[in-house]
Amino acid sequence: MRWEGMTNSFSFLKWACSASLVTVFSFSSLCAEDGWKSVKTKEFFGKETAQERGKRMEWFGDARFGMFIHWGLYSVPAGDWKGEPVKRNNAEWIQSHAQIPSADYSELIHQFNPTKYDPEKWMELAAFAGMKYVVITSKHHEGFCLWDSKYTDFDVASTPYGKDLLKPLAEAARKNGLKMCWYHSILDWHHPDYGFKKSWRGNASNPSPDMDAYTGYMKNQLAELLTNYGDIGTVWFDGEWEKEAWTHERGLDLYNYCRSLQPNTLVNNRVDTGRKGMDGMNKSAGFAGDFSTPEQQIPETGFPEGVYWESCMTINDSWGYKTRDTDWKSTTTLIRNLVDVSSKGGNYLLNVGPKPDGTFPEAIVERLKGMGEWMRVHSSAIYGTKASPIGKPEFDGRLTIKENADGTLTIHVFVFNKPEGGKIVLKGLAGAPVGNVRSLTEPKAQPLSLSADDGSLSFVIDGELPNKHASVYKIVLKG
Ligand code: FHN
Repeated sequence: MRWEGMTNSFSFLKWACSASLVTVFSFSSLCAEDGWKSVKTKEFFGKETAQERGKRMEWFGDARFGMFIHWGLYSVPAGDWKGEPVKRNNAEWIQSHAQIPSADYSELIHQFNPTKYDPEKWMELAAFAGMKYVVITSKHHEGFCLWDSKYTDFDVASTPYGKDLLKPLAEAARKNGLKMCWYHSILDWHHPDYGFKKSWRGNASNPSPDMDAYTGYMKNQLAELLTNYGDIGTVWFDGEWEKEAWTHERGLDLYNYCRSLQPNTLVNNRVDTGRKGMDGMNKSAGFAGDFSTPEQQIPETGFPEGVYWESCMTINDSWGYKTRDTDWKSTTTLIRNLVDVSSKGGNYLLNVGPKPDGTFPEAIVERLKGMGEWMRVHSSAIYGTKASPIGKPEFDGRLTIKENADGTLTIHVFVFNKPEGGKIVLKGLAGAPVGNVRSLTEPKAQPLSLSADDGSLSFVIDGELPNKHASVYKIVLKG
């Protein structure tokens, strides 16, 4: 058994005496220096003007589409334990779902050896799919770290693979035009000082976990992640929900700490305790976080200008790789999700769960390539757009808008299925049409005539829709 990062030697002595232990422990960093204390944490939350915030959020608001990556020791069992499928979903939760004691679970560290890991290939595919940023689990709830941290030996350096997985990924991401972002779990099932015990957890035998010590450990690791890997687009916290362990005060402090290390990084709302639940929005103002995080769902409507949000979703049903989970969403569903999110002014963070050998499941590769083929023709209707000003149209489709330099407005009309008779009616759009309707899907096609009467715009689509996923038409309005 290894207790890492127990920087608070007093809690160790308290625990050792009370437990009257005879076992010899291998401590990797009993009293690692608390580098986090040297970071001058400034007040950032709520201190910037709307313009400053708008500037900092600009790339995020334009990006619309990112890759989420859930990868860790859980990728090895991939949803099975001792040869049996673990019934519940989310393979990255296997230690909890199968109640695996830390000593047994930690043995997985000797099996993690992604010999086929090729970050360049991963990021080329992400870029081809049209993704503009990548968020990887630097550390998920299991506590295992994908980089060689000074503050624990429960990390990739202790695996047969042995090398930092994050540095080459960050380099490949930037080379392919993506921003590098970190997912980091506040909740930690391995660390002895994380302040919430369950019988199967590593810290179960530590009768007095110390959240100050654990927060120091987490800050030390965030200093590594926000100092040694270049500019980081977002810090995606998770696991903030255990009220016995995490508080609003700690969340506010951690938000300011991250931005003290990188003032321009964006921190999600799961750094604090304001999130209402899986709808991802904050219950009220005053909670830290630059964007909200709906999970496995897309909000029914958009939000006022200046409210930033990102729906994170799986391609099958599990975040971590799960051999038996073949419930793959179709490429059409994935594209329409991206369109739906964009039409409401949000971002789509689409998850990949890599296999333990470092490759992506073939079903995911196929879908990301399909999305890329569609984005190659239609990305201008997604990137840098704003939410539909009239919500969802009456036909089966969506709208996005883009403000043009000449003061005109381009309306992108996404048609999923043609209405009866092919007539597309857009109600409530003010402004005088400029020219006719052009097809983004088939730029060489004859423009379609556009009718405008009593506040409605309409045009008729003859024949089959040119794209089975979503056909896109452009209308330019003046004024
Ligand atoms: O518990 C995690 C889960 O494993 C996964 O990481 C998702 C993705 O955002 N977040 C939490 C569940 O809400």
